[in-house]
Amino acid sequence: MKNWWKEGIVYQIYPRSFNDSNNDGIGDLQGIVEKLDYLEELGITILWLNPVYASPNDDNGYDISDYQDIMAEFGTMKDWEVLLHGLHQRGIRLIMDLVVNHTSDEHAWFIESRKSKSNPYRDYYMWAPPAGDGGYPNNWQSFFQGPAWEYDENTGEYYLHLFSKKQPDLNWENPKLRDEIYSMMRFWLDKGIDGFRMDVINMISKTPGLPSATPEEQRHKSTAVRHYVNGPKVHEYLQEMHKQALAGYDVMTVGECPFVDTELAKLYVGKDRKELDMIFQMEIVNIDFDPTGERFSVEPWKLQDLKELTEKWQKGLHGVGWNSLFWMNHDQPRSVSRFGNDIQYRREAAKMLVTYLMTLEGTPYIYQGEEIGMTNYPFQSIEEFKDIDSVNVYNAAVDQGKDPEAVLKMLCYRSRDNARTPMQWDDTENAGFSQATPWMPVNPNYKEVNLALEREHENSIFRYFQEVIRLRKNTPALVYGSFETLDRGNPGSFTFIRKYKEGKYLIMLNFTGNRNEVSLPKELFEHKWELFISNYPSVVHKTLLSPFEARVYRIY
Ligand code: TEU
Ligand code: CA
Repeated sequence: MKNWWKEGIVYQIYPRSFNDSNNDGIGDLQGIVEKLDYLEELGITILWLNPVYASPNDDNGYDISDYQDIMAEFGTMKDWEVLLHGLHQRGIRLIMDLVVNHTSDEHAWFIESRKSKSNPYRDYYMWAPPAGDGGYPNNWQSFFQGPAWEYDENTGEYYLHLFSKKQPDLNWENPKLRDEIYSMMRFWLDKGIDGFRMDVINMISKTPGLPSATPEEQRHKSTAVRHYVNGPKVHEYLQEMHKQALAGYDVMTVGECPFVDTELAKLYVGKDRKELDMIFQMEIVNIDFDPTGERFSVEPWKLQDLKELTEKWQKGLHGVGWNSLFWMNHDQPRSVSRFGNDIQYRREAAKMLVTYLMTLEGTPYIYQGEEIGMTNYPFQSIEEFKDIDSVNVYNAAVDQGKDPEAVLKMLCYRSRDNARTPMQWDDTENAGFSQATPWMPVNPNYKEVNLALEREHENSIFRYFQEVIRLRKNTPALVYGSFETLDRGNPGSFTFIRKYKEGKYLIMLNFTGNRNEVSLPKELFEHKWELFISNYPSVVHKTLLSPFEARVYRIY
């Protein structure tokens, strides 16, 4: 079935780093309002806003202290309403972040919960007594390093936190808690939002009894987490959420789901399951993880893996569910630095990468700054990192005796902070983001990498984004068509066919800085080829790709 969220193109805004309207160094809602015409001009149709709720910002808004209030630094509920109205006026829908695996420890529920074992809110969270030896209740590990349990003196028990100590996990076994969440969701839906991006939504159900991972399971991250990821009741809860909160609203949902393959994905997004519309699967962006599934060492990624994973997801969900397509988000390094080239071929690579997103089945997501080819930040010392995840990883590694320089080098490549430096609007002070010192430093390359320059540049990344977005919107085959890989063994390029009622499209993408010869079936050359888009001024030869070249042809 066709619908708006399948045909939509999402732009993700990390409000803290997008645009600062009142010059306190922090991006805000009015800052986004100032840029609404820009979003319309780019051509996107859906905006995903990272959390803007009240929060002490231990994890930049993913630690929420009040779900129904706006973070003071970002503005007021009135500002938020102005934003929603301005978006809708321009035909852009709004997707809000929903963070309900955990709250902040400063949320009223948790303040109550920790008061006593008999407090009415005690069961809103996951409390457990010390183990027999007085230690942690089990061996679960926090995604932000160290044990996932924190001892609370007051009642002599531990609470679970899969993320930071200031992000206690909610207890979804409790029906009262679930009702509160559904009614909070309806609060936002009734304000007129168009959907939710659900944070680590596949972690809300934990194995009853909270058993430890066995030594065998601990050998790989994907099995070490099995008692708190894709838990036994997760589908039951999502179906209930659908029924109690979402049904009856014309909205889209996308669940962030680490550790999910296509088989599991079908349970989350299967057409008739009434759970989620799509998920963010992590297999592609985890392509450079080490063999134990850990993200904090770096393995060079292989194009062959990217091709296989793309095919697996394209074919796996075709006709069954719906994909999401993304190279990055606020948790990932800059896509052009990681999957492309951020020096000699920065422009070509940024364009090639977005061509991939706009020519596959699924809903494409662009992260702020991708449309101007923003790059990773040249971090020099650990003091420059703000992200709790990066800082904790550094401290843990150094405690374990690892070489601080090596850890720093790894973080330069991997840190989430790479995505969180301010948006580069122009070449004025602080890249036009703010007149005050920004909360995160601006990338020193802002004089060469900024929107104002991009608009004028003859080889503009921004204009190419507009063009390829327009192509996507006008070409149902690129949204709904079938997928077939060609020249599978080619080590440097990725070529595929999308086929649908109105036609057949050939997409050719060179992922390297070398020329690449593509081998295509003879039969193709018997047809007329029409070039729809390309990131080079002219085609040298049909089967020869220049560095990071991207082309889309229609084949008649
Ligand atoms: O991320 C979930 C998640 O799995 C991350 O911890 C991931 O492992 C890490 O960012 C490296 O990629 C979500 C949010 O997107 C993230 O920003 C939050 O910090 C986290 O949940 C906790 O809410
Ligand atoms: Ca501000």
